[in-house]
Amino acid sequence: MWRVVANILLGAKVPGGRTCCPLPAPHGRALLPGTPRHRWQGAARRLHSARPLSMSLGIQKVEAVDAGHLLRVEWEDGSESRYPCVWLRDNCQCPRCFLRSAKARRLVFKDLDVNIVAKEVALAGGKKISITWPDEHASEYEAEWLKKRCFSEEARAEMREDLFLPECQYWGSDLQLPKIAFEEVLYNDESAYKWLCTLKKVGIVLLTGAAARQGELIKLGHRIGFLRLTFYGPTWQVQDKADANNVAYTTGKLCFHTDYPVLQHPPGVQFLHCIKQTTTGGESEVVDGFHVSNQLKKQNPQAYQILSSTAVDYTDVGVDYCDFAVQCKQRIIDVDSRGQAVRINYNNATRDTVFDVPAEKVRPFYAALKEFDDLLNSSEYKFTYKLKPGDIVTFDNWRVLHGRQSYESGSEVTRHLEGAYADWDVAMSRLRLLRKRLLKRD
Ligand code: OGA
Ligand code: NM2
Ligand code: ZN
Ligand code: ZN
Repeated sequence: MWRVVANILLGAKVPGGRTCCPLPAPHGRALLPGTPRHRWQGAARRLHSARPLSMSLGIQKVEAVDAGHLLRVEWEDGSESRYPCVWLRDNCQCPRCFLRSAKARRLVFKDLDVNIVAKEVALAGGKKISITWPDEHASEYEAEWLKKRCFSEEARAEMREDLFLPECQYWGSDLQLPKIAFEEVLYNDESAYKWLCTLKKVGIVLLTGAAARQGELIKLGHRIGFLRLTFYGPTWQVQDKADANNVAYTTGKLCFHTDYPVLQHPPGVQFLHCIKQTTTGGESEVVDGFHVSNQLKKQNPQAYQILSSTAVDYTDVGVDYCDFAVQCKQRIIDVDSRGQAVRINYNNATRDTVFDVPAEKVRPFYAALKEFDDLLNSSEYKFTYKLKPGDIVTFDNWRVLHGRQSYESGSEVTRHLEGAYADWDVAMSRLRLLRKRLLKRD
């Protein structure tokens, strides 16, 4: 049951086709044709037959098969699981092999015989199996522990994390910007959980009602764990600056970009807190980079191929938190083994003048990038809004490209945002801990 509870908390699809949405309406609506929901749907179907893992299931029988290399476990419900002996020995939970306080393996690989077979196997009350190894080392494994680690195709699919994550929802100009009160996220676990889930699912969430002064993002950093330090400082001030060391620190328009593709591991999450807003421009724009990449793949596979394979040089040299000379090669559309976009690395301002490709590849590359940039800017895909003092926009910097309109400069500061980054590892870690706490699971 807890799986269904988890999905309700997530606002995920539940069997029966209903969408549970714990947040104010907008989220379920952002879906556009082309959303890759096939994986989730498979998972949702499996929910029907899945035995809740919290319910312990006894073992009926255990025997060695495959010349002793495999242990076959028969469960009370008639189903079976097979565990390779090498894996069982590797994962012995005894204090000599496993450090409980760190939940980490002490056994060193050198001491593992990859051809090991069990000398003796016994079943203890249906709840535990014990194994004696040829060197007389003894191991015990709890039924529930084993069940969660079953190697069958279905069991592994059942345990994968993406099952617990809400489906990715693509959006365009029809985005209904998800909004949550900043204070709620700071002090209410359910709200913090909804914030991080929505950030993962939609890629952008507006937090409202923060104070219009510096320091609010530090609090958000503490909420998840910590912020990501970069050469622009722990947090950074987006303002018009004399001798700006970055185009962001001018009054100029910022075309769609992701921040910091010059870093080998660009920040996964970005926070922009509006402290002061101008009346004369400075509107924000966002676009779903995964949605647009999918569209590009459909309409011009060759352009997609070029952008997902060409290593582009980026450079950033200057002084801020300390002096820096950063350089990196990135593909503008980073794809996984299935060719699905997983990270956009695009900032035209820091794209290097050096371009390490043969001359004949240059024009086709520019043509491909033009096509992508045109799509990003087409009215169908981009969403425009204007930050108000106290607003904090939080977004997936690997997925969502952002920009701003130019604004007028003045003798005083006319516009001021404080910005900060976090890593997805940190945000996801907090999301998992909140989920566990809310479901009261270990
Ligand atoms: C940036 C940026 C947006 C804005 O600083 O990288 O994109 O609205 N700023 O000023
Ligand atoms: N700032 C906003 O890639 C970039 O240079 C993005 C980073 C200056 C911290 C801008
Ligand atoms: Zn051991
Ligand atoms: Zn930016």
